[in-house]
Amino acid sequence: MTRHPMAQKALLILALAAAPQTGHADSTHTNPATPEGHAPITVMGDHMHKAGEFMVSARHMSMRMKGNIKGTNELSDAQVLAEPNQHGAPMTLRVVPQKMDMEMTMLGAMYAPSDAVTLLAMVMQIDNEMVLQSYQGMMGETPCASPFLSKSTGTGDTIIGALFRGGETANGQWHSGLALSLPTGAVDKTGRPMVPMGCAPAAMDKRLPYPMQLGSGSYELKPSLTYNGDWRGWRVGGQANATLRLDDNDENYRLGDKFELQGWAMKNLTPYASASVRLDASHQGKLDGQDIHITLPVPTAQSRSSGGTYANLAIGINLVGQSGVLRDHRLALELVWPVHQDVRGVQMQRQETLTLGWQRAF
Ligand SMILES: [Cu+2]
Repeated sequence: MTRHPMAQKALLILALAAAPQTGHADSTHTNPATPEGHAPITVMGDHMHKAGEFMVSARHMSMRMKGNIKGTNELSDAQVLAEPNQHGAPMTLRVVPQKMDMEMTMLGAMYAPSDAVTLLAMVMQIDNEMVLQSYQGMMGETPCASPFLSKSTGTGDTIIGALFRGGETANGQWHSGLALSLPTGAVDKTGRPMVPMGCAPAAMDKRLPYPMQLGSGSYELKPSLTYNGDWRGWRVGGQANATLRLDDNDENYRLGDKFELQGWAMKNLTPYASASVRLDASHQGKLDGQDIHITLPVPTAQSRSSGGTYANLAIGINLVGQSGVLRDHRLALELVWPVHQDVRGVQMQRQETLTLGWQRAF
């Protein structure tokens, strides 16, 4: 965690934001919001709003990947190079991803036309950066002198949807959600990889592998069911959600459907701060179809290398200003570690993800 420059910066911001607010409740207003009133910042559609309220939010998610796994096993570069290349020539892979950084900035808005319904919308900007090593020779036995960098950047997919108030339980309440993801993110990004033969940059732009594309290219339906409640002094919640790809994209494939279950518990530390722990488990199906322009001898360009089962453990902090100019400003941080990953084919291994978010309700 301390190795992570974003984490250090984020903790500093949180400390500054929290410092001036201790014990200044403003009795002339209605009760200020509680920090645990919202779920950990990575959870989407976790809360509803009262009639007439609206909220704006900004999140920055920073995800790291390093090395390669097949199923649950880490692979060396030599093991990756021995994998078959579905594009035929050469027969085995020649390019091995070393690490990848994915930076995602999400801007969101929520508005409640009534107590029963909260509308939401979200746009995102994505920056991907991957470092790869090419190998030349008959069997790919000779590494090129230096790795090369591959980048893609631009708008991601756009989400619009609504949350619907459900029922009350003895200690909490639940709501459902339905969102539509519009394919505004590109699926035809290109770059100039270093070709294994001769270790030189490609003469022409090539279509980048699937994980470097910015969207799914498909219209997606995103249903969800969320519970928030109180349990023995903890604020607890759970959510089931899915991402269902409704059509093949313009490049003749669709990513696998995704299903996720998660649960969290939050403990109030002070009137303005709460700490959280969260567990999630998800499954993504296999990619269906193939983009015939994605042909590099690299694991990420093999359509069989898609989907998997994942579990993550996360810890987080939620802060909400109680008075003065900081009142009702929320600032939150969540750090996520993979505890289980079992992938189809050969894929990059996920490392930690850090999400920093700001929210303000009016
Ligand atoms: Cu909100």
